[in-house]
Formats: sequence, C-alpha cells, structure tokens
Amino acid sequence: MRETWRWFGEFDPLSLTEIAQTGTAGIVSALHAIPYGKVWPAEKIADRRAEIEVAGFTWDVVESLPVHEDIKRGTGPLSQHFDAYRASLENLASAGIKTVCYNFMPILDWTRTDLSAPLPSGGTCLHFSAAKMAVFEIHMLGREAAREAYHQDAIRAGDIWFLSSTEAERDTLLHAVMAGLPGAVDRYDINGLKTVLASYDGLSHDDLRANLKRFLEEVIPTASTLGINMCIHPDDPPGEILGLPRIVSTQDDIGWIMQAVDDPANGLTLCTGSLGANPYNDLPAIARAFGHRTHFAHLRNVTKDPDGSFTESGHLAGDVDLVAVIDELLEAEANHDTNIPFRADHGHALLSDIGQTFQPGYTLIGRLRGLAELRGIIAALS
Ligand code: DNO
Repeated sequence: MRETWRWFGEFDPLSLTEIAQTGTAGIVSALHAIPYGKVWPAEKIADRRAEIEVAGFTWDVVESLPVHEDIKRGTGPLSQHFDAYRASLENLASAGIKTVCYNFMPILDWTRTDLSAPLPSGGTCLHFSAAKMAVFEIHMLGREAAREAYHQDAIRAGDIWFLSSTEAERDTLLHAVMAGLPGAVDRYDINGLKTVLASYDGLSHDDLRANLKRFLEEVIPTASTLGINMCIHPDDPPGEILGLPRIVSTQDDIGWIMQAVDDPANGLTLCTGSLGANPYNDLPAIARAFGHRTHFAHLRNVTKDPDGSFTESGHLAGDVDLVAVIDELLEAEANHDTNIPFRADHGHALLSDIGQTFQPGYTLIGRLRGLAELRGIIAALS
C-alpha cells in the first residue's frame, strides 16, 4: 500500500516541506479554487504537479474532481458538464495523474455537527450528533418531516438542546454542518440551503441512481481510454440527511455502482470511516468484495452510538477492525498486482494542532499519529 498525505494547496496551512517530515511518498491534492463544473486547465495542473514534485513527492491522487450539482439533479446543460468533466480528465491524464476521487452526495460533502468535540485524554475530534443534526433540520431549517428520519432519543435530546441554545451555538452548528466543502465553493446560510434543497424536491433514490449511471456512462469510457481509475467516495454519514437521497452508503450500493458500468476504471474509494458509521456495514467484507475495484483507501475509524451519532475515534480505537480491512487490501493487491494509495484520513487535534486553522480533520500531529499506527499494521501484516 502506498502512503499518501492530503494537501489542500493554497488552502492548507502546512507546507510540503513540513509534510515531507511525515515520511509519506505521495500527495493527494486538488485544484480547490476552481469552481465546480469548470475545466481544470492544463497549465494549472502542471503548476500544481511541479510544486509537488519539487518538494520530492509524486501527485498520486486527485481528491476531488467535483461533480456539478446539475449532474446529480439531472438538470441543466448536461452535455456541457460531461464535456467539461472529460476535458479535465484529459488534462489530468496528460500530466500523468491516473487516480481520480469524487463523490455523488447532493449539495453537501461530509457532514458533522461538532468540529472540536473534546476527547477524554485531551485534544479534540470531529463528531456527528444525531440530536444536533435533528435540531438543525427540524428547528433551524423547519423540516418537520425530519422527525421521521431520526431516532426518538435524538429528537428528544435535540428539542431540549434547541430550547436552551444560544444564537452563537446555533451559528456554530450551521458552520459545522457547512464545513465539509473545501475551497471556493458556496457556503450556504439557512435561506440559501433551503433554496438549494428545494431544487432537489421530488428527486428520488432511483432518480439519483439513474443520474449517477448516466454520469458513469459518460465519463468512464474516457477515463478507461486515458488509463485513469475513477474512485467514488462513499456518503458521509452513510445514510439519509436533509431528506436527500443517498446512494453510496452500503455494500449493496457499491455493488450496484460497480455493475452499473462494469469496467475497472469505475472503482471505489474505500473510506472506512464513512462506511463504518453505518452499523450494517461490515468493512472487512466490503474490502474483500471490492478490493479489486478499490483504487484509493481512506483509513480511519469511528465509534457509534445507538441513536445514530458517531465520534471519530483513534485509528485503532473504533468499531471498524482496521487490521482486518488492511489484511484484505493487501490480499487484493497481491492478487491483482496493484499498489493501493491510502491516507490516514482525518486525525484528532492533538498537542500543537490545537488552535491552528487546519481544514477540519486535517491536523498534523493527529494525522501523523494515525499514519504511524497504520504503518505499523501494514508492516506487521506484510
Ligand atoms: C473528507 C473527505 C471527503 C472527500 C470527498 C471526495 O474528509 O474524505 O471530503 O474528499 O467526499 O469527493
């Protein structure tokens, strides 16, 4: 497995020279300043690549080449969007970048309710409270229908939290929910989010699947010709939020996607933390079933609560058996002669991380701790 580290370019407080001290060989990066749907120009890709290589790394994975909301909704100038996506892939392939991660979550990327939840031993982590998400949907967005979507304990706890919450606490919650979108993308306020949610009214689970299938049919043949491996990132959290359909949350979903366009270029980003937050997902089994289509791995862990909440735990301390997952991935690599890039996904904020302005989850000491633990597992199993 090939060690990589995610670097947000101009949006990252860490320099590549600092990252070099982690000992990773590869960089995962994206042109976050380019608006969703616009072609990534060859010169900008070349500049980023040069910057990465001068620092002694290779640019192994693009995370992400975002998919325009029109494609997910199935509206607007679709052929123009597909042309733009294919043009970006062509420019990336010309620069030798052959692994491209993306997601198909409507509107928001990963969603948390607390960006700095305290850990018992000090430091902080990212946390998803079902109660706070229920508050956000029911009380702040006025989505009464969300009362059906959450565990009764979460609804009750949320109602109580809302009554005693201050405006500042509600603003912090809005900020946390919006934080999953790095770079130059829209951060919605409540009214903006209501408007964009309304644009998804009536879009069913099957509609979203059909729109993903159309996207795959449009881009996978090009990717395949270019030698690019596309790898879809699972939904985070892996279940419905905001009343929006989610189609990359379970083993069955992944199976459906892999056969929708049955080409090795149509692959998976195995994110153990995202998938691990769904109690029905068996991560070693998923790694076994789809190891041959896994082009990128995000390794991290979560502990789950019965009401649907979860906490980002230490990499070895959560509910997912990461040793078993890595064992499966090593086996897939041996069987298919591949070298899967992986990164220690997210880390706690520890020691000198605290108070710094990292992208949420992308700390230095916390991620380095996670990486060291994963390195140990890989060394032992190899
Ligand atoms: C969160 C990340 C995701 C991921 C995208 C891929 O930390 O794993 O934001 O980059 O979903 O498109």
